[in-house]
Amino acid sequence: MFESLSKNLEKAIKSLKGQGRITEINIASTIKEIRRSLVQADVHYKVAKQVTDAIKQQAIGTNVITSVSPGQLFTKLVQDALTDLMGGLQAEVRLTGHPAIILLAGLQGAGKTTLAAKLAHYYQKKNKIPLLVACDVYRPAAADQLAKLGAGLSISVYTEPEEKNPHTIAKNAIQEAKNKGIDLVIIDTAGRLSIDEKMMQEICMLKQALKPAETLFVVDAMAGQDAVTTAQAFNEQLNFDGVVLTKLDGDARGGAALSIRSVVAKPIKFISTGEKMQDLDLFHPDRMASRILGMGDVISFVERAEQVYNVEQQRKLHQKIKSNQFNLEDLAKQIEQIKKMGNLKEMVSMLPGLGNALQDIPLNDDLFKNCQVIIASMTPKERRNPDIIDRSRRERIAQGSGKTTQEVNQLLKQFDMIAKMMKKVHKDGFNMLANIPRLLKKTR
Ligand SMILES: Nc1nc2c(ncn2[C@@H]2O[C@H](COP(=O)(O)OP(=O)(O)O)[C@@H](O)[C@H]2O)c(=O)[nH]1
Ligand SMILES: [Mg+2]
Repeated sequence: MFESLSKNLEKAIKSLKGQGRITEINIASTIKEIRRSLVQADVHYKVAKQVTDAIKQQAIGTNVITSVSPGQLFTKLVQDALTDLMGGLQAEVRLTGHPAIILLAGLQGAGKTTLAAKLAHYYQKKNKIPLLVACDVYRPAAADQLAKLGAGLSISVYTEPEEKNPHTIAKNAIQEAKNKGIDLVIIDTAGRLSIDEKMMQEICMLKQALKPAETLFVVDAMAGQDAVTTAQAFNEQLNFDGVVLTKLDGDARGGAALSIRSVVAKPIKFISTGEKMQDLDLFHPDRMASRILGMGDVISFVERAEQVYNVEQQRKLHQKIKSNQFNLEDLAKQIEQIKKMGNLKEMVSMLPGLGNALQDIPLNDDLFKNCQVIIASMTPKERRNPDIIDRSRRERIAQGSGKTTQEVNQLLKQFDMIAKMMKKVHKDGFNMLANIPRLLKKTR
């Protein structure tokens, strides 16, 4: 996420390293570089100037604390300035009403339908009973898309293929929700390729009629300043409650995330970082600022991990590691769990320092595919006692999995390292996840 912005900011701040203290003269070029980095990331130049002026004021006004180097101090100042720019505190998502209603708005392709399903999945895990409602009446495929996503998650989807009035569909869906004791209704709507009077009227009418707890404007972060302009246009008419930025896993430069709040005066509430249903996080300005500055976001990482790891599994795993019983069966289970956590590249980038270190490795589920097919070709006995896998067994496993003996050897070597490392860090269950990609790199 925002790789080049991160790199440029880090470079700008690095130039202060070795300076004994902050003076107006020695920060001048750093400030200029920071401003340039922001503008390059598609932040509006006025916003960029505001931010860097604030940083400069702060820097000069800060009494030099001897234990903090100018580089460290500056990192902190930039982090605070970016956090403020993005709204400071995390904005609340208020799900009031019975059922609570979330209405999604945005242009076509922004990611509304995908988001509807992701939100349903997100709140289902928080013990809500969601209902997805297909109100995109212009594209028949849209209702099918939603139905498919809902089926994959075992979440009910309300559709009325014959009905052409989105208000009628929504009203009927809400009635059904009431009858069935459903507590969250998520309404997916139609978007157009560009801002359009009719679309705007329709979505405004829906908002007025349904009085949703949350009206969320969904926008593709890759659109940069255009995303900000579109948000402004929607907000003027619709007065939405919050923004959801999608496709932050793509090559978005950061402009939308950094400027939307200050330009539109509405908070970003969620961010979407991939096509998997898990790739959705609440938006925390401070965590985002920390990621932008290359410091990772361990808290969000742990939150994702907590969604797939339950306490009982954790306890069993720790027990096994402690008693040297971690085996290939466990490794296969771990891989499944990691995959469930979501977009691997995004997950890794949440861990401080790891994102850069793994830049040249294609981080996707394929990375684990070899491991999985090789383990699948082993007998249960072999999986539980990797020590018995001798040369002839290795050859058989290679043949069975369609891999080379070398690849089988490599997997066993990786397993060995992972098992050792896990023993070392077993007190902290999540460190293990953090280290797996690094180990995979080492043994390549
Ligand atoms: N990479 C990536 N793709 C996404 C994300 N959100 C949605 N998409 C994809 O973007 C395309 C359009 O999404 P869709 O939900 O149909 O947009 P809608 O027209 O607003 O309903 C689909 O191919 C989605 O899979 C995201 O966060 N990351
Ligand atoms: Mg759609």
